[in-house]
Amino acid sequence: MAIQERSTEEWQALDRQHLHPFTDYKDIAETGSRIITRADGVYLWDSDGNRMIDGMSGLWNVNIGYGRRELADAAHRQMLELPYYNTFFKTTTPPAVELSRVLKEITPDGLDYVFYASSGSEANDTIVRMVRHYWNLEGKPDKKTIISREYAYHGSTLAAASLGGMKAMHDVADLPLPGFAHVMPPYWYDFGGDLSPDEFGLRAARAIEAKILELGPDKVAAFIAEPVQGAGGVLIPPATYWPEVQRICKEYDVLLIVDEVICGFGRLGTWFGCDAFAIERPDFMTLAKGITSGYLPLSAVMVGDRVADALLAEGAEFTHGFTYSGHPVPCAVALENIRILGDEAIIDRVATDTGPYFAERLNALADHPLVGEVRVRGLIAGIELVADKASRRHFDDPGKVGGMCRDHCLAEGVVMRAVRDAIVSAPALTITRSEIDELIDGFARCLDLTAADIKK
Ligand code: PXG
Repeated sequence: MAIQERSTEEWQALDRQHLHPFTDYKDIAETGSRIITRADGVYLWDSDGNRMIDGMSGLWNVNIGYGRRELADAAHRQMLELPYYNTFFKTTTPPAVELSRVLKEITPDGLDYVFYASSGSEANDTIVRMVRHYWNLEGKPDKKTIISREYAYHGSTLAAASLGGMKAMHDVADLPLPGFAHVMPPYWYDFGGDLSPDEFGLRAARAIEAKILELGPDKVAAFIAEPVQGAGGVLIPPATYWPEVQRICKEYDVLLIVDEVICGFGRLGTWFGCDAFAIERPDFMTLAKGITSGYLPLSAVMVGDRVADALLAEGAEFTHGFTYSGHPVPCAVALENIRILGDEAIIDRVATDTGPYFAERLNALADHPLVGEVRVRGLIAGIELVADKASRRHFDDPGKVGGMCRDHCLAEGVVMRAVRDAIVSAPALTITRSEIDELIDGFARCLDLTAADIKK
């Protein structure tokens, strides 16, 4: 059955019963939803026929762009061959087997095992359970607290939102749960004061050490972080941060969890954020989003040898899993997506061509009166809008100016996200130079419109 064509008004009226994620229900009841009907490459079309350039590749996930027939064909073939079977109780399917082999090959050394789920949140929940189980197996049942960072986003389930460091998310559900702690993120612009970025990188890493010592090293199970914090506002750590974090985790025997949900599959111009920041032998890696370029839901937990060895030696069931763990259709799509990323040298192009060009175009906006800082690496960027550039002072009503700028962008057909007063962008890795021009030219016009609004 084809989905019925309707007018925008009809769709909006029918959509009223849908409680959308991260949405103000009073607001959407007044404005109605935006309805996206089709997409191709880096472009989206809405139900009124307007074309938009997608500066966010969906939700940081459509890495190879929209409209790739090969992924549709891979899903179609797999659905006809075997639309579903599970991986519980010592069973598997060929796509799940193949994908495990490929993931082991492309991820950093020492991550040889994989557990599948369908979302980043489920993957991070799985890690929380595995970490707790691991320390129980090691005979250290008190070593349970996981340290994360303020502004972190690791998902929306109870455990993933507890890992996260977003106050608004904690407030709606009495979180975090016990056993989660948070430290300062490596956000030089806000927290760096008079320190140089490199000095501040060490300071931010040592906040983790201070928290470990405060809680007691025998109580701290793991530290979780994204290589570059995405939904937190594209916070790119100074070069000194990750080496010091790794030193600290080793010194206090704290497991290292690297959440690669946004950074993974080429975003930074390397296959993984670990490759970009020389993060060696993490104990866990969270993968989702770009693993299928968003064409179907899939996530994976890469498990390091240390934890895997303990699980393998145990001789009892790990009582955890999802109906769709290792679903054959998304696994087949992931294999095709990873093949395309490699065969078309898409990630190399981000590293050597489109990434540097994106940075050049954005850095040219640093002189704009509203722009306090441009943060960019590969094809991910955060542009901090501020009240006063010299003193790095934010606007009084956080989020308002960012929201105004984002709304101008949407009206101009440029899809961007606002995080507090930073505008963030993460286009498809297949974006061309001329599409980058279109994106940044549109964004620059919206910066001017926002500056004019503020002066009114
Ligand atoms: N980890 C990270 C680093 C993420 O960015 C998740 C885990 C959770 O993944 P799932 O698949 O459960 O959503 C994410 C998701 C936004 C936005 O607007 C960001 C995410 C999801 C939805 C919206 O920035 N990140």
